[in-house]
Amino acid sequence: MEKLDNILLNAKNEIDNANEKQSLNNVYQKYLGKDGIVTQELKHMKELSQDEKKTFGMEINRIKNEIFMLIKNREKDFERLKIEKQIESTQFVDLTVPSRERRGSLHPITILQEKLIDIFLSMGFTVEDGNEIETEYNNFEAVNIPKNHPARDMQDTFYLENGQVLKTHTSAAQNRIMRKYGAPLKAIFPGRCFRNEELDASHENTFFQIEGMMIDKDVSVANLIYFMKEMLTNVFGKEINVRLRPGFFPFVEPGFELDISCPYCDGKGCKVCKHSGWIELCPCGMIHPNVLKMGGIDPEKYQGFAFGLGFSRLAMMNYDITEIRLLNSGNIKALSQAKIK
Ligand code: FA5
Repeated sequence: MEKLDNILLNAKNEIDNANEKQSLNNVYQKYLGKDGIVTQELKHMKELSQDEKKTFGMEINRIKNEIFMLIKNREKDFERLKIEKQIESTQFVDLTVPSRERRGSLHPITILQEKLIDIFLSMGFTVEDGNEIETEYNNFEAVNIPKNHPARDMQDTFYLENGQVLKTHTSAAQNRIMRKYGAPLKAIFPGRCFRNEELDASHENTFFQIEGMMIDKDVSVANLIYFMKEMLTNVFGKEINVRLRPGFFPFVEPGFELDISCPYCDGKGCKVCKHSGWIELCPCGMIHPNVLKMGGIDPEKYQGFAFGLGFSRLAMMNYDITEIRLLNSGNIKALSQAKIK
């Protein structure tokens, strides 16, 4: 037994002193190899009595396992030391240093939305949120488009299995906002809209609108024209003329299509305005008395205007983007060519 203890002690020393793989391998062969010291001792077992065999067997197995484990642990030490050395010799990398590549920027839609919000905030409007998933009631009935009304066909709608819809226009939030604040009221609510459209360069299935509503005593078309001119002059950075043509939307009466004098040729005629000097921009009108009533506002006391500006198309115009689908594409290369002013 004493001999076995000494074998273990010597093996331990030699393992500790081994400082590379080859010398450790030599220690392994010396003790646990085919002709190794421990293996030789095991061979002597057959010369022992039954009782001695039992105690000696247990002890030699313990020593054999311990030497094996010590060698394995020392091997792991070598791996760890190797990695530590590599780390020490590698140059320090500071992951917080900004890349020399092009930095990210806000999306053209976000930039324009923030600009529009700033303009309306400065004119005393509040900014509200709309839901992307809406009830059929808010999207249609509450804006005077009853079930089976032909005006529903104007907006090819995505219906969900639970009967709700992906909002087809920002007007879907009108009722909720009227009920929340009552009159007087001045609010804008930008948001994403969805329609099952045939896609082309100016039609997307997912696009952005910004809705505006002003409700007060004695609000008229003059107020509508004033705020639209102010907003457009700020967006384009120059005086913009507007004109109204009749337009039908069940939630306004009278309803209009608002055109702007072409900001690119100042109304002289160019490719963008198809040589007419005018660009169709934004449907609007005086809020229909039924819509006010459904919003809990007395149309005998209050009037209001509303507009629904499609600002995906305004962004295209403003940033010289000729294909609407680029806006939702995530194509950074193409988007980075947008001429952000
Ligand atoms: C409406 O959505 C009305 N809710 C707007 C309104 C609000 C009128 C308040 C009166 C009072 P319209 O369907 O025309 O109207 O859409 C308004 C704008 O959204 C369009 O002028 C256009 O700029 C944009 N738009 C509509 N469909 C698409 C589309 N598929 N892709 C990109 N832009 C679109």
